[in-house]
Amino acid sequence: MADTSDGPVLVPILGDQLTRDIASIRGRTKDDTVILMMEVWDEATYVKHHKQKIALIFSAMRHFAAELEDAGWTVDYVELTDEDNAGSFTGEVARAVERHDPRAIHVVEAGEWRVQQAIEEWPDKFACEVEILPDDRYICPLADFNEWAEDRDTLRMENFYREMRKRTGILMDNDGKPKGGEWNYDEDNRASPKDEMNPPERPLFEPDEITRECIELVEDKFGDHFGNLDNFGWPVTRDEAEKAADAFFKERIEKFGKYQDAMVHGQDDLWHSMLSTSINLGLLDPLELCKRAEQCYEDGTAPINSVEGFIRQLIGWREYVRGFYWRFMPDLESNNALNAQRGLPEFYWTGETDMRCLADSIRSTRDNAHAHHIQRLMVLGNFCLLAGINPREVQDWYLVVYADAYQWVELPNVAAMILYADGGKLASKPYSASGNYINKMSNYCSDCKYSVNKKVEEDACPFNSLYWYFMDRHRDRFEKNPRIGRIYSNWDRMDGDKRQAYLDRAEQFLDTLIPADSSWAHAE
Ligand code: FAD
Ligand code: DLZ
Ligand code: SF4
Repeated sequence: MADTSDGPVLVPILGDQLTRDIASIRGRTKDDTVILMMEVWDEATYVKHHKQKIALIFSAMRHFAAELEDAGWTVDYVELTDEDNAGSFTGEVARAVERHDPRAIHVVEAGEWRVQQAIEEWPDKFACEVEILPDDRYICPLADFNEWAEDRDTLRMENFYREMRKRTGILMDNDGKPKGGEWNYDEDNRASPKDEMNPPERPLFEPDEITRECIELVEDKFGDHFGNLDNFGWPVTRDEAEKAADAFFKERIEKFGKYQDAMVHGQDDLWHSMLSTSINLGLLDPLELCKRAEQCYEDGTAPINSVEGFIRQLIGWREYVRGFYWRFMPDLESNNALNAQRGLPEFYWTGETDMRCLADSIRSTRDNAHAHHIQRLMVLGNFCLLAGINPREVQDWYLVVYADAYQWVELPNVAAMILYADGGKLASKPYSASGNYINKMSNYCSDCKYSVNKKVEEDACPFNSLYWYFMDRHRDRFEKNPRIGRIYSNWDRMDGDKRQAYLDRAEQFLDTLIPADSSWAHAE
């Protein structure tokens, strides 16, 4: 639409775009630009986010706005409690257009489908020119992902990851071969935890006045949301995020690889980086982090299995799930290939279960707005898969409870990786496991009320019977799967009574589950 204004360019910066290097700010001049940042009710309430997540995002937004202002930018910052808050991004942009009469709006595409749909309506809604710029903080542009995916029957992260290694040159020798000789050291990422495990503590950042105000705001307006704020120590500025990264590269990357899949009761961080919140907000650049990891290998301060494992998560999994999300949205949200219909158990919100692995993972989730990958995948996720929990309820839960949760990264991990709801587009087999796996990778089972070595008795680990209940239920689908199909010969070797006892025990256990009230995830 033609516009005659000679006003400034309006640059809306969304809550997960907190870097001066974002495409809509980069290259702009300060005297010709108004940066708009908006705390809006729609974003804070489309699910009832963990309290720490809202406090983190608002505090990081406010700090970033202050940083921009200090650097001489004009920032129009709308607080949630501003009297005229319009409640939505589009409503706030409309109000800002009234205030500033911009000649154009430059916005970087949203991370999430819901928000991007709204942004795509702006060219028709506003009289000025609207330019929607690609988000080049990601290493793989969406067009390149689609080109890579186009001719393939199956998408596999490993193939994508190798392409990304070649494209970035990260951890590559000059002759085009992977450094260390192998592409993937996954098998060296699975050491069982040992008694003497003693990981260094990660830095926690004392809330400053801005963060304290955000915490108060959250207690006041979102007091009934899941989680507690007592342990809030997330980095909220680039400086703090860099300190957190420094601590990881100095103290924890060495053992990151070895214990990547380990779980220890009460030890929430282990050797993980705890950087996902900062990366997703835009406070840290993933490619820079990969280069720093590679430098640790070059310097001899971290072994190849740690460095490769860390880099694989960032240029492999993170980029892969983002491409996957945009390729398969909006269908991905409603996929339910395994026809899972059971309600999410209430204990996912209360933590009240005798299953020690689940109770500890939920406790960490509630107290820290965080659980590490293998808890999310092989404890919390595995249970939902085996018990046949409805994907929509599981998606809501994961989106609510983690401080790093944005739908573009949460949904592929939940719908496709843990629940196989996409029918196997993302993963070649379901991540289903009995109690044996959890016992091997953790110290949970030794003090659990259930016995991991028992199969069908009342005090037998529920994962054991649920595992066969799941495999039996989906035999038609998985029997011919080369990666998992041979498990059925074990099932068939058991006598009929034993098989029936497994199925009965699973059903008896499932009957004890109390479904959660939907008000945990959504306002009434
Ligand atoms: P580290 O173990 O130190 O890993 C380094 C980085 O790699 C992470 O910071 C993250 O940026 C990236 N990464 C690792 N695994 C993945 C993955 N599977 N997908 C994408 N990036 C990955 N991560 C999120 O950022 N947001 C989510 O909403 C989210 N939901 C998840 C849901 C499920 C069911 C599962 C199985 C995983 C999910 N993850 C999500 C991925 C992963 O669990 C977290 O990124 C990780 O636990 C964050 O902690 P960390 O920074 O210490 O990670
Ligand atoms: C998650 C979130 C919340 C709780 N609140 C806001 C907000 O008030 N303003 C904002 O800009 N962003 C918020 N976010 C993050 C957005 O949901 C995020 O910007 C989208 O994921 C973009 O797609
Ligand atoms: Fe979890 Fe089963 Fe081990 Fe208990 S026995 S901690 S329920 S795996």
